[in-house]
Amino acid sequence: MGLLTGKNALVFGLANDKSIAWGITQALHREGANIGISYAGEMLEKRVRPLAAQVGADFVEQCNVDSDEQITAVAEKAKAHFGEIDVLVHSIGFANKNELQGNFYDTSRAGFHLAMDISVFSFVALAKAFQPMIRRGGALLTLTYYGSVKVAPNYNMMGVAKAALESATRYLARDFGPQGIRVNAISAGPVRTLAAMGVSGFRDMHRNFVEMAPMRENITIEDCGNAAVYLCSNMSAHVTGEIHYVDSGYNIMAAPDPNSLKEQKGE
Ligand code: NAD
Ligand code: 0WE
Repeated sequence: MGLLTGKNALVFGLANDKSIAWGITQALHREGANIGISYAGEMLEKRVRPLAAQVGADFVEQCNVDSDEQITAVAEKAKAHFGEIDVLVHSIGFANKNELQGNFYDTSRAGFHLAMDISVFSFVALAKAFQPMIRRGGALLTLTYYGSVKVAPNYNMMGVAKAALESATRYLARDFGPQGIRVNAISAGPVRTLAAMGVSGFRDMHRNFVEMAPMRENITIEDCGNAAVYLCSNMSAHVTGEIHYVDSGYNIMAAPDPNSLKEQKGE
């Protein structure tokens, strides 16, 4: 018997087999959850359908989270299909490319609004739309990044959005607590996904990460999946409003470890 046997899990933000959402989907499926999948737009359908088939998901619905109507529609369809939901995963983030470079003060009003809408408000809106059908003992989960807490050069507007997302996680945890529903976030280290590859300088970041992190290894989407199993199952009963780092320990360091350089030189 799996840790999520008999539970219904809905995952938002699957783009391809590199997506953090895919690592999470596979792990939830492995633990016995019935999977439902939602993706952003038509362009992704031919990628997402075969992945959904791999995990036996027969609920596969398009939902662009910039639209209240599409959020309401996917919630209604989920209600008709599953009846009740136990797990909702939000693995969505977006900012205009020009807001992810240069000076943060050059962020435009429209760019600020867009990033906050897609990366933060969408989690709140999904929480509201699904609240009536989430079972006691259920869990909501979102994905964040350390650029919310410390300055990651060029992450700019997304850092501000992630700070708001982490705060929203705590406020939602308060809202849902009395219903026995938990709300948490995974703060993942850099992963080579579609969203990350669209970023200049990401390769260097990925390499520098290994040097700084106590464990000297990059993280994988499987690591995120296993952390998601913990945060969405009874294994984390009474854990709510937390930002759970899956980052090889990167965030605990104040300075690069001189040993790391010696190791590289083979000393
Ligand atoms: P990804 O590109 O695979 O996933 C991002 C998803 O957001 C895509 O599926 C995309 O379709 C979806 N999306 C964007 N705009 C949308 C909209 N309007 N409506 C619905 N969906 C929309 O990349 P990923 O790295 O797996 O990103 C998933 C989450 O993980 C994001 O919140 C990201 O910020 C976070 N994260 C990523 C990393 C990393 O290094 N890759 C690290 C920490 C956190
Ligand atoms: O959250 C993210 C990715 C966020 C992201 C990426 C893109 C690229 C393409 C949001 N919107 C867009 N829009 C696009 O048009 N990460 C944690 C990965 C990431 O992105 C960075 C990073 C890291 C790490 C951007 C700059 C600096 C570091």
